[in-house]
Amino acid sequence: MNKSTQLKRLIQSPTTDYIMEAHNGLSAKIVEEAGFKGIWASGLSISASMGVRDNNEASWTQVLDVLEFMSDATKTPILLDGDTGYGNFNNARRLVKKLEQRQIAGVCIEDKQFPKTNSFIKGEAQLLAPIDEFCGKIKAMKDTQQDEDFVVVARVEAFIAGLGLDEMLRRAEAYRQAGADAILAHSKRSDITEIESFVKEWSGRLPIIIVPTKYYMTPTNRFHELGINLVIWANHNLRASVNAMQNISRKLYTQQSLSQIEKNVSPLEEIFRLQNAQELESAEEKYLTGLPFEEGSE
Ligand code: SPV
Ligand code: MG
Repeated sequence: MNKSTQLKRLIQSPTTDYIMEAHNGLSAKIVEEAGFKGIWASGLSISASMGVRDNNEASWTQVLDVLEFMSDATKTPILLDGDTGYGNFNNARRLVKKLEQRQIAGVCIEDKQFPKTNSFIKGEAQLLAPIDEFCGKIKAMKDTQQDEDFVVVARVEAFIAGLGLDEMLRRAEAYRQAGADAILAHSKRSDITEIESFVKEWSGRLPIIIVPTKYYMTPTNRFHELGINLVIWANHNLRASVNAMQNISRKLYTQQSLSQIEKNVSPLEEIFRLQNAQELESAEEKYLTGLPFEEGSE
């Protein structure tokens, strides 16, 4: 089954499924090996790992380059956090074309203005996109996709912007009618009340995706009870690795010795395994023939 079909089924299945953030080829592979059935290519994590802000400072083609490595390293479907689509409908539909060429399974766009800012930074100061304009963007993306299962998720930022449930519902319904495959309902509250209110009124018109970064104390059982289709663990590989890298850098800076370090880092063999070094050795045996003999060899 191709990657888009896998992602579409994951989102449409009535069970609550989970996907995990990755931000490069290596982390994508790690997510896949952990058993996740989908990978969230997080805008926050990709930009942070490049050392820039989550404000479209990395160009969309730089993001595409990262995605290409992620897609090559894995078989698991990738859902791109496509921010606002990097411009108007025309930029967004060209993005779809380029994503499909790289076997990216789907893209999520949010109803903010380009250049975007992360939803957890002054969310209420962020201007949302006009509804009609965002609907045109969704339509253009859906009309462009070649694979009928390529997924376009509409992320509604009305709660983030402090506009409340009515605006949330108005926007989600408009995006549904424009052709979105699922609604990502985002909230920056530390409890799930906003999401609950939306889910109840929405009553299953399209699958719902959530990102519980801020309401991390909500038991996952509650997501199941509400019938949430997909949950995104949105940035936890980035945050785990920042923590690990800060610790190891500080320790090495002060200790100036590897003796207490080696046992705390992945063995080199594990890195080679993740890179699939073995495959190259086998390929060399098969293909690397006819090299000049070294003197003294047979
Ligand atoms: C991301 O992972 O970049 C997201 C989710 O968009 S959030 O940071 O929660 O807005
Ligand atoms: Mg993002």
